[in-house]
Amino acid sequence: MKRIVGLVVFCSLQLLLVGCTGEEPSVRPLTSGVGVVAVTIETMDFQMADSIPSGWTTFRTNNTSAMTHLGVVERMPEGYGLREQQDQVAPVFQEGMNLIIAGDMDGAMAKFGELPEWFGQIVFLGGPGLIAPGTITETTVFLEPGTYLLECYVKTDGIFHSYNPNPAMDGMVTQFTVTAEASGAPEPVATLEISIDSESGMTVVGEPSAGPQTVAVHFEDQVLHEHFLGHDVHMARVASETDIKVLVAWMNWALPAGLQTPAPAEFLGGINELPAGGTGYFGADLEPGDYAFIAEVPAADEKGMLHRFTVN
Ligand SMILES: [Cu+2]
Repeated sequence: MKRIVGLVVFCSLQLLLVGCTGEEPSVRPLTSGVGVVAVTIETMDFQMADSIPSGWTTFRTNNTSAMTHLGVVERMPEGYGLREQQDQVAPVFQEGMNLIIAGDMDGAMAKFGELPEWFGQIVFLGGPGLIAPGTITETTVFLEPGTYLLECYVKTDGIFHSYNPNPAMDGMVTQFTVTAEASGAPEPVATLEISIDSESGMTVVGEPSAGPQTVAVHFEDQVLHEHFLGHDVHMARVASETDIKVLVAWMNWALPAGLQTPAPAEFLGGINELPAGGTGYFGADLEPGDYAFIAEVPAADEKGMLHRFTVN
């Protein structure tokens, strides 16, 4: 049993207005443009092509909304897609979350037991890590042909973005097809490497320095943590007002305050979970300052999955 789901709430007009900051975020292309898929987030939506070539694929995500989001790439089992996810999975997670918020953990676990059998066949294949408002990020993963979803399960007012309480509308999930045609995009060349596994946590090889970086993330293993998800790597700016304990706690969706809007730090991308043995990449345009790589798992600090660093 794994992943999440979520839902949408309607942004207030005020949120929509403050979402347009007018600032031009910097973007650093990982590749020449071959294999790059543009993703735009305006409110609680993903706007991208319905069909993309296979091979090394860079999601260049532009979050023009007023909220932090993420985008998990999910390869669906044969015959399943957005409709089934929205009808059979998203409501189960939301009802389970409602029970957690009400303090009924046993009820929540029983609810998650109602997930359909095919849910366990979804393969999580990375995708854009947490991304703050007004930010552009790049995340590169290798995709085989198939039917995929891109999903955000950040919460607002306790409701997953990928679950829409309006039965006539879908949540923050989109479906796309990866075709047999190969993009021919080359695998990115890393300037910084992170290995992550359940025993030793994150191991960073290389010294993060100012300027554009391409970070490779090697998933040495993959396990289900206490919140039924695997480990991944997100990057956040650590400002003077950032409370690291709050940040660590926030990375657990199963807590009422976990992944709840607003985010406790400025997230600059990363990569969601890949299967054991997988490697993916994300771009980082580092200015001098303090940062953290952190996994979206419970107690990331105790698991060695919080790595703080300073760029001079
Ligand atoms: Cu979202």
